[in-house]
Amino acid sequence: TVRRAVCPGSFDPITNGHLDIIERASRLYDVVHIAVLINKSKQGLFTVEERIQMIEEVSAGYGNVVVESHHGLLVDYCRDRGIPAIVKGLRAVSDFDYELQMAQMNIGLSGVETLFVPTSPTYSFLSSSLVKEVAAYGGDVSHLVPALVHRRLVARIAERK
Ligand code: COD
Repeated sequence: TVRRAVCPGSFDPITNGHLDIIERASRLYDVVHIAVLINKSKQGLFTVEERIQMIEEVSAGYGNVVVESHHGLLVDYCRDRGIPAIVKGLRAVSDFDYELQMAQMNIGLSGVETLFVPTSPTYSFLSSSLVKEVAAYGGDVSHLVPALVHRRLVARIAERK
């Protein structure tokens, strides 16, 4: 049987921190699904289609990553595809409370397990929102996101000005 896991998130845009978790998950599972969750109340810098395209381009080399969007509950995405495990990165204790709450809710809703991977120390401070904020004020974030994401980020910020 094919062993599957999902790495869920907003990925607006994907960072080196996300990619580190995806790469490590791709070594542990046969197929890793990246689920880009659609949050109607959050207007992103990138459209869901743009985020998916960037993730596909930067994860193609792993060979076992599937990228999809999903509207609704993560556990429903998992049920529809026979995915028994959610893989999440844990950056710091500040992530822990909320991640524990979601993990407990998700297992209670549907029996889906959550596995936490400790973030690489190099990326423990990294989030999509900080990357966007620093880039918007002209700071250099080229070491924090893949090169093609950096190009699109700089271009998108220039368009918005
Ligand atoms: N290092 C390691 N891991 C990282 C880093 C980093 N620097 N940055 C992010 N990550 C990992 C974390 O595990 C994080 O959870 C994940 O990547 C995604 O990060 P983001 O910022 O792109 O996404 P979030 O935090 O907005 O994602 C939240 C979800 C979309 C997963 C959550 O809201 C959800 O499951 N929504 C679907 C609706 C649902 O089922 N709700 C009920 C939940 S109980």
